[in-house]
Amino acid sequence: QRSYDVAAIESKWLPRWEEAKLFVPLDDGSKERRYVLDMFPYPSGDLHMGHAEAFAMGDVVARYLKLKGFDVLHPIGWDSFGLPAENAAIKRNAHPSEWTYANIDTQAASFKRYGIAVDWSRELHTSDPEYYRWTQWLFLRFYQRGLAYRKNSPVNWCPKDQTVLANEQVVNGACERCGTLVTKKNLNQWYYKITDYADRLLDDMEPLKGHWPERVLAMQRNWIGRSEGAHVDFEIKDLAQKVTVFSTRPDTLAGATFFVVAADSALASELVTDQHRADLEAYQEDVKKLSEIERQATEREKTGVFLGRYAINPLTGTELPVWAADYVLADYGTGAVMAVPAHDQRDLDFARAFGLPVQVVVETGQEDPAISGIATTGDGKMINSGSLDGLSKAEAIPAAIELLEAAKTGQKTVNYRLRDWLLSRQRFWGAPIPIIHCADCGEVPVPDDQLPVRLPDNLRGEDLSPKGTSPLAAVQDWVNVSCPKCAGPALRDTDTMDTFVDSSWYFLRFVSPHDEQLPFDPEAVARWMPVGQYVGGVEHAILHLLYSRFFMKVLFDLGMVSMQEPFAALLNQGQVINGGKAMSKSLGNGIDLSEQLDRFGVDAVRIAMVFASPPEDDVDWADVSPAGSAKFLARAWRLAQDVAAAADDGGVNADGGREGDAALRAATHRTVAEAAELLDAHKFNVVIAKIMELVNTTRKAIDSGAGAADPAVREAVEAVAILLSLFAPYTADDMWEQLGHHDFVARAEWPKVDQSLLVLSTVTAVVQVQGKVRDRLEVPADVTEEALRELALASENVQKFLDGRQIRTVIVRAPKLVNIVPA
Ligand code: ANZ
Ligand code: ZN
Repeated sequence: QRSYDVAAIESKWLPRWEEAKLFVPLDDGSKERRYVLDMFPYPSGDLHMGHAEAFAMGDVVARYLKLKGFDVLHPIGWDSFGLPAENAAIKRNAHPSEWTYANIDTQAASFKRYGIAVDWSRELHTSDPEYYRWTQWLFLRFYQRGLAYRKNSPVNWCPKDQTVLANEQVVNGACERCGTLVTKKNLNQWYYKITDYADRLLDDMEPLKGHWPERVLAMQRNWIGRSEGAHVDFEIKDLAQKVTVFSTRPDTLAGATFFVVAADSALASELVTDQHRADLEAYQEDVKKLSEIERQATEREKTGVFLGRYAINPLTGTELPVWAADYVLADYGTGAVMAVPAHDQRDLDFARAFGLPVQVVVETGQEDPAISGIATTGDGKMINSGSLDGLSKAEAIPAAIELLEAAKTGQKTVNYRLRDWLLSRQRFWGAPIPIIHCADCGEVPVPDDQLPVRLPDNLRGEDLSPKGTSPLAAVQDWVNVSCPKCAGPALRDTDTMDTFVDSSWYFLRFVSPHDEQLPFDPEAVARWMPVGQYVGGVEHAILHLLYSRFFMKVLFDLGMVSMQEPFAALLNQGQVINGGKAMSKSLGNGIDLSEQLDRFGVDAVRIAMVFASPPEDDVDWADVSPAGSAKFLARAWRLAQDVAAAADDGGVNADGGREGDAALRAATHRTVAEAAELLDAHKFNVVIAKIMELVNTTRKAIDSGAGAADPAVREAVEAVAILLSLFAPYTADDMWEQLGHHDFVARAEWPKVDQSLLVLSTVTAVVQVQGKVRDRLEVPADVTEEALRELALASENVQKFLDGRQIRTVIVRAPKLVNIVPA
C-alpha cells in the first residue's frame, strides 16, 4: 500500500500530459466544436492567486465539455506588450523584451504545473513580430475604411506615464494604471472610429442577455450612453454665428431663461465680448485646475461668467443671456446648453447662484422650483408654451421637434456618450503604427508586404524613459525612410498602439495561430467562433470587451468573419482576497501562490479555490483550507487504492456495476446527474460538495457494507475520478490508473446516467393541525418546503379541521412534518 504522495503524483503525471498533448483539438468535424477561452494573462511576473482562480474556473468548463464529447479548443497566450515591461527595462537598463520573455517562461512553466488543459501548440505572444504584423495589417484595413484617422484635439494625458489615455482608461479622473490625476493636452492623435458602431454595439447586446452578467451589459450600455433628443439652433444677437445645443427636452424650450457654453470650449472664447474677455480668461484659468470629477460633482457650488452676449430663443424670440460655466462639458453634445432652470436641477442651481429667472412650462402639481429649489423633472401638462399647451411630456417632445423642423431651426437627433477610441501611445513597447508621413503625399500606409514594421532593438534603459514623445522618434535610422508612394524623404509615425488593440483580436488568432497569409483563417473562424465560454475579470467590462465587440463588427463588415459577436457567454470570476480585503503589499496580506502549491499541492489549492464560493463571488483566502482539501483528496484517492487491491483480476468492470449495492448505485447516478446540471449552471462549488458526499458514501459502503470488491463500489469510484478530474487532475489521473485504465481520465467519457436509478423513494409526511395528526401524505424524499406546505394545505382532511379559519403559521419540517396553527 502506497500513501497519497502529492509531489510524486505531480512529477509522474506532468511529463506524461505534456507528451500526450491531450488538449489539442481534433478539428476534423467528428465532434461538435466548443471554444473555451480565458482572458489571456499579462506576463507581469510569476503566476499569482488571481490567475490561479480564473484559470481554475475556465479549466472546469473546458475539461467538462471534453468529457461530454465536444471537440474543445482551449488555448493560451500572452498579452505581452505594455508599460510595465518598459518601466522594468528603464530600471534595469535592459530591453523590454528581456523582462517580458523571461516572465513568460516563468509563467508558462507555472501554468503547465498548474495543470491547465490547454493546447500549447497555439501559444502566442502579442509582442512577437509574427503577431503584431497582423495587428498592423488590421490597422491598415481599418484605415482604408476610414475607421482609423488622426485628429488634433484635447486628449487625456497622464503626467506620470507621459502618454495619452483612452477615455476608457481614465477611472474617476485618474490614470487606470498608476492613479495619477489625468490632465488635458492638445495633441494630434490616432483614433478608431468606434462611434460609428454605437448603435450596433447596443442592439447586439440583446442576444447576450442571460449569457453575460447583467452588470457588464449595463456598464456597456451606460458607457455608450445613447440619448435621444434634438439639436436646436440659436441665433446670437449682433453676431453672424449660430450656436446649436443638444437637448433631451426640446419640449421645455419656452422655459429656457439663459444659455450656457462650456467654459473651456473654443465657443466661449468666440462668443465673449471684448468687455468680458478678461473675466472669461481668469475663469478659464480656474477651471483648468479642476479634475473632471470635480466639475461634474452636483454638490459643488455653481460658478460661471457672463459673456456679454444674448442667444435668441427660436420659438419665442426671447433674448437669453449667454454664460460660460464649468458644469457644461466641452466634449459632450455640442458643448452648449439651453438652460431650463424650472426643470433641470443643474440649471436651477446655476440660476439661483446668479439670480437668473425661472420659468415653469410643465405643470406637475409640485411646488414652484423657484421657491423649493427643486427642479420638477416629472411628467405634467405643458403651460406657457403656445401651441404645446395642454400636452403631456410624451406628446410634447415630438410636437416640439416637429415645430423646430418646420421652422428649420432644429431636428431630431441621437447623442452618445461614447467617444472614438484613442489608440496611439507615446511609448515604445507596443505595435508601431504602420503609417509614413510624407511632405508631398501626406499619410501613406506602409505596404502590406513590408509588414511588420519592427521595433528597433537597440533601445534600452534610459532611452525608453518617458519624455512625452515616443522613444522611437529618437531613432534616426528607423524614423527616416523613403515614401512608398513618391520615394521622397519621409518619416515613420513614431507612436505605438494601445495594447488593447492587440487584445481586441487575439481570440481570432488562436483558431489558426500559424497562418502566414492572413491574421486568421476565415474558415477556421467559421468552425470555432464565437467563443462559447469566455472567462475573465469584470475589470474588463468596458475596455477589452467593448473593443473586441467593435473589432468583430468591423471584421464582419470587411467580410472576414461571419458572426458579429465574439463571445457568446461570459463568466466573471471573483477576486481572491484575504481577510475580507484585496491582497496588497501595503496591507501585507498577500498570499504567495507557489508557496501554497509547494505546501499543499496543485490539486488541493485548485479544489480549495473552486470550493470556496460560487465562481462569480470573491474567494476569501482566510476562509479557504487547502489543508482540508488535501485531506479530502487523499480520502478519494484511497478509494481507488482499495478497489484496486480488492479486484482479483485488477481489470475494469465492464458491466457498469449492474449487480452491485443498490443504494450506492443510486447515489452514484444521482451525483453524476446533479453534477451535470450544476456544471451547466456554473455552480462548481456545489459540484465539489456533491463529490465529497459521494466519497463519504462510498467509504461507508467499503468499510461497513458492500466491500471494496462490489461492482457498485468500483462504479462509484470511477465516477469520483471522472468528476474530480475537472478540479484535481493529478489525483484523478492517478486514481484512474489504479482503477486499471491505461489511458488518461481526460479521455474518459462522462458517466452515463441510468434514469431508472434517479427515481427517488417516497416518505410519509405527517400533517398536524394544532399539534394533532390530521393526515398522512406520501411525498418525494426530496420534497421542498414550499411544495410540502402546499400539499398539506390542500389536504381535504386538513381543510375539514381548519373549517374556514384563517391560518396563523405553518411550520414545515420537510420531508416529514407539517404543523398548521390556525388563528
Ligand atoms: C434642456 C433641458 C431641459 C435638458 C430639461 C434637460 C432637462 P443626457 O441625458 O445625459 O444626454 N446637456 C447637453 N449638453 C451638455 C453638456 N455638454 N454638458 C452638460 N450638460 C449638457 O443629458 C442631456 C441633457 O443634458 C440636455 O438636455 C442638456 O440639458 C444637458 F428640463 O436641455 B437639457
Ligand atoms: Zn510621398
